[in-house]
Amino acid sequence: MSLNWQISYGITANEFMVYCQPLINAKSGECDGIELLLRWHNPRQGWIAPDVFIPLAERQNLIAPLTRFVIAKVVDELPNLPHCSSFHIAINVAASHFHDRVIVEDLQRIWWPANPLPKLVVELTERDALPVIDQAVVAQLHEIGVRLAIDDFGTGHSSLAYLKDLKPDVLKIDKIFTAAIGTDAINATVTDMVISLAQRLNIALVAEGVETAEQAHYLRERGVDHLQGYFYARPMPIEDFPAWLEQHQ
Ligand code: G
Ligand code: G
Ligand code: MN
Ligand code: NA
Repeated sequence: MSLNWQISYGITANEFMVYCQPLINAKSGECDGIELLLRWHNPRQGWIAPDVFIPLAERQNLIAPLTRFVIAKVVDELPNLPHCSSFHIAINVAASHFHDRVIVEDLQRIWWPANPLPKLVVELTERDALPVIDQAVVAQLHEIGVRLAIDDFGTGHSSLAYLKDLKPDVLKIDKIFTAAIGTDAINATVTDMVISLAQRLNIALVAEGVETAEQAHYLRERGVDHLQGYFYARPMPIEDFPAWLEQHQ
C-alpha cells in the first residue's frame, strides 16, 4: 500500500491523533495557549513522523482534509479547554490550503459555528513558498478575527518582503535559533536580530524549542512574549491537556 493511500485510509480509519503543546506567557509564567500538532499511529507501520507524512500530504492534496480533522477535533474538545479570549489555539496550515479561500470556508463551516471563546492563530510555515499566498485571503482571516503567525521564522524561504505583505501578528522563532543561545554566536546573532525586527514592527514573538532555563531567561529578558518547548512541556494528547493545565497552575 502506498503511503498516499495509507494517509487517505488513515483519515477514515481514525488513525490520526491531535496532540498539543503548551505556550507559556513569558511575563506571567502561565500557560495561555496551545499549538495543535498531528500525530499518526497505525497498526501496519507504527508511529510515522509528521516530517514524513506532512510533506507527502501537501503534495497529494491531503493536507486540507488533515487540517479539517484537526479543527473538528479541537472543536470537540472546546468544552474541556479554557473558556476565555485570553487563551489561544494555534493550528498549522499549509500554504496550499489558502488557495481559493478554502481555509476561510473551512473555518466558517467548522470553527465559528462552535462559538469559540479562545482566539484562533493560524501558523503558516516558512518552508512553503509564502509569496504565493493570496493577500486577500490573509486580509479576510484578519477580518474574521484570526491571527496569523509565521512558523519556523528564519529558516526556509526567508524573505523580509512578505512581513510587509502578509502583516503577520506573530513570528515564531525556529528552534535552531533558540538552540543557538549560549552556544553558536552566528545563529544567536540572528536570534537577537529577529527579536528586534519583530519588536520594531510590533509583531508578537514566540520562541520554539525552549529546552533550558538559560534559554528561557535569555528570551524573557529580551521581551519575547511566549515560550514553547520541552522545558515546559512536551506535546501531549489534547485529551491530557486539561489535567496538565491544572497541575501547572
Ligand atoms: O510535532 P513535530 O515537531 O514532530 O512536527 C514536525 C513538523 O510537522 C513541524 O514542522 C510541524 O509544523 C508539522 N506539523 C505538525 N502537525 C501539523 C499539522 O497539523 N499541519 C501541518 N501543516 N503541519 C503540521
Ligand atoms: O510547527 P512546528 O514546525 O513549529 O513544530 C514544532 C515541532 O517542534 C514539533 O514537532 C514539536 O514536537 C517540536 N518541539 C517542540 N518543543 C521542542 C523542543 O523543546 N525541542 C525540540 N528539539 N523540538 C521541540
Ligand atoms: Mn508550528
Ligand atoms: Na516551527
